[in-house]
Amino acid sequence: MKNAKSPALPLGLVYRDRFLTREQRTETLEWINTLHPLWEWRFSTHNPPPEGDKQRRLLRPVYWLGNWQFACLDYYHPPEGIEFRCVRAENYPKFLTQIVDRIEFIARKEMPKNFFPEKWKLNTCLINFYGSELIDGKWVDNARVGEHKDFEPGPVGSLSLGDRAFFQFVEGKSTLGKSNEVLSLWLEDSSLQIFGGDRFKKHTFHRVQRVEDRRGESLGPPIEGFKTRRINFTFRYVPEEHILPWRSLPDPLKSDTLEYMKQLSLNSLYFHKELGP
Ligand SMILES: O=C(O)CCC(=O)C(=O)O
Repeated sequence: MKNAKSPALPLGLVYRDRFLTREQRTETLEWINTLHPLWEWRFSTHNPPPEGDKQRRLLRPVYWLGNWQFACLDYYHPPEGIEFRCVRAENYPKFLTQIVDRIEFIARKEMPKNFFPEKWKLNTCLINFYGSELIDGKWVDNARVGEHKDFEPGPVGSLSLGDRAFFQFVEGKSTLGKSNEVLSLWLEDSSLQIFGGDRFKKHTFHRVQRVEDRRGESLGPPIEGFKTRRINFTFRYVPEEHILPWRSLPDPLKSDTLEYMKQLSLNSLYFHKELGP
């Protein structure tokens, strides 16, 4: 296992401990407290669970900036899954734009040119709230993400706040007695991770195995039945032509996401306008 602070990370992986200053951390957390995250369902009326799968709520509440990739629209997945996946969403607040500019600068400095698609810009942000869910009167630890790839082209930037997370790149399936782990690192509070290139975007999956429960810090806005102890921002690039206003979705997809839009519009002027009269 590589230590997160090791300077010798392979090409395509960047890690900066204490990337956020104390002031930036405070500002970010204050702003996060103004959000009203959604706790989405994976499937919908027009996108029912495939055979062998069942309807479920995501393990955690989320908020998206730049574009919202509703889980029931199946996320952005080029080359086939690009249409009607990304719904235009709020822009980054000013303080966050400055942070993202710095992440883009570091990515371009540390990674070769061929890792970047033309027009690459971290214009999309998924904010994940990790913690425990109250189920039948008991707190259940949901702070993890199973192995997956981020299909948005180019490097992905990831900011972590709160309890540290054990993050792994893996390949294939793990079999008895043989680990599929390629590289593991702890993502500390206020750290930045950037991963790019085929090795970390195409040839491996990534996952969050667990999140420590040590800081005792209460993070994020109140979410009914949920206690947040880590917040992660992943910044990605979606070509602008694939980001559409909600109103231009086909009717079935509009109806599948209408309740989410209504929920968002209760607290966001932006979504209120996007929803229309
Ligand atoms: O929380 C993290 O560090 C990773 C999140 C992630 O893998 C994702 O949002 O796709």
